[in-house]
Amino acid sequence: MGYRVAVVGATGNVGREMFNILEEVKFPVEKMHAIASRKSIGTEVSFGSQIIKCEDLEQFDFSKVDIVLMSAGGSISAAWGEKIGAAGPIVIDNSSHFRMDPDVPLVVPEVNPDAVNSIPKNIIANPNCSTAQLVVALKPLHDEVPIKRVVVSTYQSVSGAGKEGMDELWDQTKGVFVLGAPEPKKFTKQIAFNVIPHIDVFMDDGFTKEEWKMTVETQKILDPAIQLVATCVRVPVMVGHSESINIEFTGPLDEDDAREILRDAEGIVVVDKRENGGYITPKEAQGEFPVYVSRIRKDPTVEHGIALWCVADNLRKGAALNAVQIAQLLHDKGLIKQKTLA
Ligand code: 11C
Repeated sequence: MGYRVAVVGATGNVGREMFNILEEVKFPVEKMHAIASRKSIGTEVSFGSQIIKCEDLEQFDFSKVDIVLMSAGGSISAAWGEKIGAAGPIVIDNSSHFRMDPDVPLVVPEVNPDAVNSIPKNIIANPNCSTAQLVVALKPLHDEVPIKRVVVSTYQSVSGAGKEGMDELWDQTKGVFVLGAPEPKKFTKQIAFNVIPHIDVFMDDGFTKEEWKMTVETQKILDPAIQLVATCVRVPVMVGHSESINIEFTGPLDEDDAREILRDAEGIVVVDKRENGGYITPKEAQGEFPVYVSRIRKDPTVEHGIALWCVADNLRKGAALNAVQIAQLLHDKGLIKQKTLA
C-alpha cells in the first residue's frame, strides 16, 4: 500500500531534499512524480534507486495523485495551490503564501499536530525554516511554564536563499583570493567573509518580512500570547540556521530543569557541555533531522529567563523534513484519501 505523491519544485534545494527524505523515512509511495516549470521538463531527479524525469506543472493532472509537496516559491503557490487542492490531493506548501490564511493550518508536527484535523482548502502550510526550529525548542518549555516574551537573533545560511545564494557564497569566497569577489547579485552586500542583517523585504515598521514571519508564525503555531522580537541575519554558512534565543517566562524555570525538559522532548537533541566544543554548530547539523539545543543557561537580566543556542538543517527540519513529517502525520491519522488507480 502506498500513495501517489508529487513534488512541485522538484529541482530546487528543498525539492531535492523532499525526495531524499521521503526515501530515508520510507514513506509509503506507490508512484512518485517530479513536477517543475517548463524549462526543467525532462530534468532528472533521483528518488532512492529510481531516476525520475520532471513533468510540466502546467500539463500535469493533479487529480491522479493523493498528496503534493510543494516548494516552488510563493508566486507558484499563489497561482497553483488552491487549484491543486481543489483537484483532490492534500497540498503541503513550503512557501509563505498560505501561512497566515485562517483556513490553512500551519503545522510543525512536534508542536501542533492536531491542527491537521481540519484542512478546509486541502492545503497545509509549512512554516519558515527559522520559525520551525524555534517553535520545536520553545514548545516543551512553554508547556512547563508559559512563555511571556522571546528575543531571537538568527544566523541564517545562504541555502535559505536557494541555489543562487549558495553559488554566490561559493563564487565570492573563491574570488576574494584571485580576482576579487564578484559583485553581489542575490544578496544586497558581499556575503563571503561578511554578515548581512537583512533577509526578505523591509516592512514599514523597520523590521524585515523574515523577522515578521518569525513573530506571527510562532504565535499561530504555538500561542498568540507570546511576544517575540527577531533580528534575522544572513551568514556565510552553506547549510544550517543557528539562533540565539532569550526566553522570558511567566514564572520560575530552573536552567537544569529546562535542560532535562529539552532532553526529553521530541525532535530535540541537547548537546550542552560547558567546555570547548561542547555545543553544536551548523556544520554538524547539516544533513541531520533533529533540532539541536546547546548553551542552556539562566538569563539573569529578567526575573524568569533562560538563554540558549539552537541549530538545525534549514533544508531538512526547516523545510523538507517538516513537510514529510506532516505527510507522515496525515498518514498516521488516516487523513490521506487514496484514489483508485485508473
Ligand atoms: C531564508 N528563511 O533563510 C528563508 C527562506 O518564508 O519560506 C525561507 C523563506 C520562507 O532566506
